[in-house]
Amino acid sequence: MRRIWFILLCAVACRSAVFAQEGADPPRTSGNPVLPGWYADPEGAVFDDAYWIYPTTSAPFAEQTSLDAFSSPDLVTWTRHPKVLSTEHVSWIRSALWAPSIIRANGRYYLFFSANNIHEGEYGGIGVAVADTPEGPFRDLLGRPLVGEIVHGAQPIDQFVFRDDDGQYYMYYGGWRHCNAVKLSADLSRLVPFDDGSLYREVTPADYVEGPFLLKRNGKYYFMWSENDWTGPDYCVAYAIADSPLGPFVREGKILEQDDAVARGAGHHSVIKGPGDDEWYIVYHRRPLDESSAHHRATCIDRLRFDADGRILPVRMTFEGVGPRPLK
Ligand code: FUB
Repeated sequence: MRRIWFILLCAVACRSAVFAQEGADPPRTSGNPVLPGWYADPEGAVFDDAYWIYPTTSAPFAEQTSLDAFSSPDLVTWTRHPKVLSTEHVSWIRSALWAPSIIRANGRYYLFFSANNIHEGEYGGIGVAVADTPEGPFRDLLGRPLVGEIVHGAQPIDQFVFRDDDGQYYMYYGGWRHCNAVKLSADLSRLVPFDDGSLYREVTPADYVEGPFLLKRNGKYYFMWSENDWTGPDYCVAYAIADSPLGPFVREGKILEQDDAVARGAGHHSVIKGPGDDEWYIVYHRRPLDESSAHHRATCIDRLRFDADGRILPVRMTFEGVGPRPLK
């Protein structure tokens, strides 16, 4: 027994010594950026006792051939899981592997992605890969794109998958200023028609450019998206509130934009639900003030708050990030 206590004491002393040597206490906030290196279009998720972020590797298109994921027990410390998806497991990815969206369903994890930055007549678009654990490796579910064509003017990129309370899956996607909604089958392998027989419904709100996201809160559908050019300083996020997952999505206003004291080009976000009542975090990318390369985008987390009338308050971008919020 005494021996066990001695070992425990040594372990605690060693840990304190490491922090003392580094001259720092353990981090009290996540800091921003929250991930090391250039990562964009972050999709946040919570699976059991862990937070996850699945970002785009922000680099020239030809170098975007794999995705890393990051996990955290508390939003403050993050562990990198390299190459959860890559050309090794999805043969048709050539480049421009963008904007992962993850959902747990049927006891598995489905990672939707877009690849190849396709234009009319080109091969690629939105695909789906599946794994038994959130860290993958994810394998191609279909062996081909799920959406490989341009419909209603929307480039097949920037998908986001949402499960409504009745169990119906919806996918929102689209670049080039057009957003489509589709319904997905329960096994997430195909599109299913709407009541009128169509497979694609355009739901584009005013000023929409790309990066759709949807969350349901108190029975309302909060639809959000990015505006302006992702390479520029005025990239930003706006939102609408609707009574249905298919809108209409009437633009309410901006919730995230550049701040001359913090960063520029803030956009392509997602939202994580914290453990408290009505506790929300926005995960997004932004460009540091001293960077000008389009690809130098860093993933950050800040609080997302609602007012008493259910409107989203403008996000205050910070360098501190967020405090520890363990899930267990
Ligand atoms: O990261 C590649 C592309 O840049 C995304 O698909 C767009 O939304 C923009 O963030």
